[in-house]
Amino acid sequence: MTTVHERVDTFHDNDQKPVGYGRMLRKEDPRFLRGRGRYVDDVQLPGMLHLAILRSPVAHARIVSIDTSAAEASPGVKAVVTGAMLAQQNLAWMPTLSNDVQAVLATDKVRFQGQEVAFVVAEDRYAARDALELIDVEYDVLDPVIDARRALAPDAPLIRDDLDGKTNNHCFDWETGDEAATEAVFARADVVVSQDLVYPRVHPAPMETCGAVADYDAVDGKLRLWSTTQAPHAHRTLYAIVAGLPEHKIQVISPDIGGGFGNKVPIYPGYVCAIVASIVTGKPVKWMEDRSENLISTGFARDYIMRGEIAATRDGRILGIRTNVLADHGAFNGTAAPVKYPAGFFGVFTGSYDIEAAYCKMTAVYTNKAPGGVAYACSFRITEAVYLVERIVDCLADELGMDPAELRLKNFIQPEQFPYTTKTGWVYDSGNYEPTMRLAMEMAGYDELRREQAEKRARGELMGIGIAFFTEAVGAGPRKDMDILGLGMADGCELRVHPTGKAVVRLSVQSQGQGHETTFAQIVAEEIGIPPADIEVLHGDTDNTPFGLGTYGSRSTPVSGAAAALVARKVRDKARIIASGMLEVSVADLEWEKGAFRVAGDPGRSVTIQDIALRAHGAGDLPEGIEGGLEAQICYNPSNLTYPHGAYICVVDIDPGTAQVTVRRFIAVDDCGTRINPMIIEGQVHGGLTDGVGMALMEMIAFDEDGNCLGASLMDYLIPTSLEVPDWETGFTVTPSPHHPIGAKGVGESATVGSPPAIVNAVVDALKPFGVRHADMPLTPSRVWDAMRGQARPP
Ligand code: MCN
Ligand code: CUN
Repeated sequence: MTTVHERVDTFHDNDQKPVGYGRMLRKEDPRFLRGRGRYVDDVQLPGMLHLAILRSPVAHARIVSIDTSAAEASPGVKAVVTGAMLAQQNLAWMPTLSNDVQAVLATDKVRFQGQEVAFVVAEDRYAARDALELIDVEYDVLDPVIDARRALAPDAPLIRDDLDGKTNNHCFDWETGDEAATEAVFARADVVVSQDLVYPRVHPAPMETCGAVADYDAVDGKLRLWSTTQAPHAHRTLYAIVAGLPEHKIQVISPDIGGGFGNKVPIYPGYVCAIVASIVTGKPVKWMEDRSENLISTGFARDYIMRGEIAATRDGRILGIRTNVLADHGAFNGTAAPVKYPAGFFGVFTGSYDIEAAYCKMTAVYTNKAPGGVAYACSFRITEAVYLVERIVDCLADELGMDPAELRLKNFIQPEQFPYTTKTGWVYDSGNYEPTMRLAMEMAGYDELRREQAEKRARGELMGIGIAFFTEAVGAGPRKDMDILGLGMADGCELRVHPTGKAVVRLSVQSQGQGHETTFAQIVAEEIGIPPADIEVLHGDTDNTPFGLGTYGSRSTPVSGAAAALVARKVRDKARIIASGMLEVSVADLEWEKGAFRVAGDPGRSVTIQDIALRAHGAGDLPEGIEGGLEAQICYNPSNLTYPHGAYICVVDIDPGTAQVTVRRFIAVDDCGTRINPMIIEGQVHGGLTDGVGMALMEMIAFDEDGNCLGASLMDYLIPTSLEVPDWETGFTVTPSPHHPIGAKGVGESATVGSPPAIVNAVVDALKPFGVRHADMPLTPSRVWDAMRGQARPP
């Protein structure tokens, strides 16, 4: 079923690009390259005020008193607001995306370092920041819970005493799979391997931090909010519910966004503070975080402490996988995941293998750290799931003395088994794993690499080869199974073709850098034959786009991409009827050829889509029952997720003197079904692989025992640059999704999901001569050094 075909032309002059899929330069880039992007911080409104937030310096404390008088008297200050004041309006707490509540401004206690305590509104940013220093807060410092492993200890201090009847730090329990069946396969297995793994807390750290400009007009009662959000429609409805305003009185505008990576899915207290400030002052108010605020207070990612167990026969047939997870959700459960999936899509932890039984038991706890959890290109926690399965498969290979590529090839789900229902109930739509794996091995020169490694080992040099194979589940809904706070995960889309044959497509998803203005124009172009240059993509403004759930979990192509293709087909169907009138033949006699309808058997007689658009709006008669205009709208509810897959191979060298890891080569073969724009896909993969190097080798949000965040600046929280990454070697196979109208699957998170285990597997492989079987991320020189000396430091 795998076919590899692609139009490889690169159109340097996009006007020459006739229609459809293929490499095409991005329509948004002339704007970005000239510095003409328009971000939230570029919004300047007459009389605009500036808001700054006072944050807690400690992780856990009771607020004894707050004195704002000096701040109020500070030059340029217009208002100082505390939690107590918000409480009078019943606005001190807000709902989170996970049916928990979170303090907008702390009233009773602070529960993590960096939590919002008060805000100042002033004439400029500097006056607002200066006045923060004058607010006097008296804290009664409490013991913090920093290590999730201690959260449920009987003597652990209670963090969420705001919740009725709560007596401990338990957040939720979740399980999936069949415990007894898994027990049974483990009991009869020849080999059982188990391994403790930590996927540390990391942060998406987008280039643009979070922020908002709120402008409430007291006369017409309309709130305009420019905000850094990946989900403008969902945010608008939540504001409507909280504020008791109808949606049409709230306009959420998400303009150009400088990277989201899941960091811009949650609703943050800062957005709500900006809205309150605009209502209180009667003026537009801007709030923009600085880098430290972003790193310490906004949605982190991961923080899963996992035990993985794998059972197999002596000859390497995997029978079962079992895992126990302790999930650290921070002080408030602000995870952005579909309601029925508190652990996101972690349930796909059985990976790409045809096994007999699986079971997962998870406990989530509250700790005195910032909330978050689902972010950083994670496909709703598939990062954690793939890391778990791909690490323990490598541990098993080690135990069996088997090559890790051979072990994977031996256990793959076979092409004829799709659609394949996993032992935890996920229905993988399509896949053909072996060709993808073989292509990666061929590109890497796998056998040759193993020979090189053997020679180097004999000389005492440390070289490692790591493999990871992943299957993701992206494109949430369907709406019957998936919703965010009751909002079903389906996407609207509208297409209007104007009289001159130019078109506008309106999306409910919102790009943060993924190139939607280009690829969605290409999808529509492929279906109706109007060149992409003539198709304008509108998104990110709730007043001008249809309702839909937004961009995350790589759902834009699987859901809105399908909507765009189907809405274009709907327009094409109408165009066919109009064409039949123009050509005076029945619709059955018309053949569609990109951009025109021709009379079958008489190719000289045809009308282009542009001719039809003019007729649709023009003076002549239209066929019986056909209204004027050429436009359509739909709401697409996906029947299933799409399941992209990929094979990654990483080659590392380790300096035995300094324990520094160098990623020498990285081969990534991705299969995302039908490829719309291969250049954009490559960009997505390059970015994700770079993130993977960061997570595997450098990045970690750590805390000291008092709960001080040790990664609060980019001096401490290291992110990779071009110096730390190799020239990526990418390849692809194409296994279309059978249920998606154009066969496309998502790709935006694949590389972040697949690369960390490949890199860790490579490092552990390099360290085999030292008897190392596992070491936790980030594999910094000191951690690698410790591993070489047989000492593991607590992560
Ligand atoms: N694409 C394609 N052919 C396919 C699949 C995708 O050409 N078969 C193109 C799409 O048309 C789109 C891009 O690749 O232009 C990514 O598509 P998709 O996989 O649908 O992902 P989304 O557009 O929904 O993007 C979300 C995803 C997520 S969840 C995170 S996190 C992440 C990621 O995208 N954040 C990003 N990549 C990012 N890239 C940038 N530059 N900035 C971010 O914030
Ligand atoms: Cu998990 S990060 Mo993306 O789904 O926005």
